[in-house]
Amino acid sequence: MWLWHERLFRSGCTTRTDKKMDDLFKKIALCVERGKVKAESRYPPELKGQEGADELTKKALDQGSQPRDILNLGLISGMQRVGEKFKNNEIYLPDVLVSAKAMSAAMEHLKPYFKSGEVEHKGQIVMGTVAGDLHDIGKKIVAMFLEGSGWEVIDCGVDVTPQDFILAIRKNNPLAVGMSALLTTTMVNMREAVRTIKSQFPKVKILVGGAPITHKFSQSIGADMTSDHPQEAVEYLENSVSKNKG
Ligand code: B12
Repeated sequence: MWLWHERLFRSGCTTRTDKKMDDLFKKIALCVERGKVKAESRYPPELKGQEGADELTKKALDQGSQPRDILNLGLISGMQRVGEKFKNNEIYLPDVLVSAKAMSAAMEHLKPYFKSGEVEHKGQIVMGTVAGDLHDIGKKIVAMFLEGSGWEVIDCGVDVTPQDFILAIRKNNPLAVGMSALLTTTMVNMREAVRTIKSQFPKVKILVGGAPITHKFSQSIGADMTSDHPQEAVEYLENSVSKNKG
């Protein structure tokens, strides 16, 4: 966690935090890791009666923690542990589901902070997780960052087919499309979605992301950018898309 903190601090994605806040972030990370949603949740038995990700996230906000720090040092850090344990067969699918539930409950508190106060949006972005893929936590985080920077996000949800993307583009006329894929088996569907969109809307920029997506893969399928950090998606849109508007 400390290396992760230092990396985020150096990249400007988080602030220096004090010991009390760090302890709270560690507790939030543990709640995501163990799938402790709320104080009243019976699962996991060893955390019975203790506050969950829901209450602790609210507490961290009330105590003045930065929403981005709670997200990076608490929630994402906890979910990374879940990923490692799932990979090593230390936990199973139902455990991952309760972790996702804890993460989503906490994210509800953070959402308003990422929503922009600006009245006029910078433009629209259509977002979705590609066909066959039901993972949506990363996509929702990217959407929160974009909304927080003044973009209007049209979220098409999960399991979005190339045709669904096309319909959403026709309906909304966005400047860019953001796609997420978490499975190596659904990365191929990302290729098809990019090809279909570019053939009909060559000017629409396509941003892709998700744990297995590399720069090399992104380039090979004709996407315009990829990053594993949502802030870089925001910067890309600021630098390339909004300047070329109109
Ligand atoms: C949570 C989770 C689930 C939850 C999803 C809940 C939800 N609502 O999303 C549930 C339990 C449903 C699930 C199901 C499955 N899962 Co799963 N899951 C995970 C887990 C543990 C965490 C994913 C996550 O949310 N990470 C946290 C977020 C914040 O990270 P992220 O999505 O990568 O997003 C960040 C960046 O990538 C980037 N980003 C993301 N999208 C975008 C988009 C753009 C435009 C940009 C710029 C950036 C960007 O920004 C985000 C923030 O930093 C991963 C392990 C892992 N390490 O990824 C496995 C993992 C992805 N799952 C896996 C598997 C195998 C499955 C199942 C097939 C299991 C099964 N046997 O049924 C099913 C598939 C269901 C389906 N059809 O999609 C494997 C995939 C392996 C592979 N080679 O493909 C993984 C890697 C676990 C593993 N190590 O084996 N899973």
